Amino acid sequence: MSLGQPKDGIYATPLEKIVDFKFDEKVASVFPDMIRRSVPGYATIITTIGVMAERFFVPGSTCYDLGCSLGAATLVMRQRLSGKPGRIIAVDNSEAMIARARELLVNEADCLPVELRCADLRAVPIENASVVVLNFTLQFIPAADRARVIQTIYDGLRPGGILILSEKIAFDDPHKAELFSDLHHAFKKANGYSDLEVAQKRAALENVLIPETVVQHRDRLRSCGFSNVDVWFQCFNFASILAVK
Ligand code: GEK
Repeated sequence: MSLGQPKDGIYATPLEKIVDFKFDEKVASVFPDMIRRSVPGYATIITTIGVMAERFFVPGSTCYDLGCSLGAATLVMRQRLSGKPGRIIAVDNSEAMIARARELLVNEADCLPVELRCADLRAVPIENASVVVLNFTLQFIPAADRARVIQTIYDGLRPGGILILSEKIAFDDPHKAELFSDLHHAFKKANGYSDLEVAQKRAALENVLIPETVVQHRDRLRSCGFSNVDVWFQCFNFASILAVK
């Protein structure tokens, strides 16, 4: 993404009270730097979303990027699918994210048109889809609503269409959970975050980002009807699943 990338220092100084994490203007303004330094494999996942979109896109169909933030996945799909007939619908319920995405994703000739919507993804109908992306978004949806979201996506996909679901993941085995959490902490430190920043961000996300195990995701995807469900990427406690209808 061609952004001068301001550095994320949101949790760099001690805060009197840690409030729940919000995707507001402050976060949107540093988002590319924040996600690159916080999510192991993020750049690889974005590039590979483009590769998978190219493989599964059907001319005349729609790609969805749900919880698009600044539109990194939309941008890569648009590049890989350039010249083909179809469209991308990119949705986020953060006005700050959508306002910035609008500046970054100006429609260009020969590119798949992008329709940006500021909306709750739970209210967005999915129709005639060949590719749906939930890249680190489902984890922010209340657990009780997740099955309905996945079912809506399944129902709106064409046969052979795909859902790419990337998530921070939990582990039943407490040793594994601790190991991968420690390694994630080390990854963030290696990327220049201090212990204070890691600790304050973790507290801010505690009630907001609720991870589930790969087994929970796989069971839900299968019970909604997906036939092939494979983890195609994992680094520590971050994974991405390819689910085919
Ligand atoms: C990327 N996919 O760069 N409806 C719509 N959007 C939502 C909702 C909701 N109910 N809840 C949260 N969001 C992006 C990264 S970030 C992941 C996704 C992260 C949005 C929220 O506003 C935010 O922009 C996004 O989901 C999650 O590939 O920051 O860890």
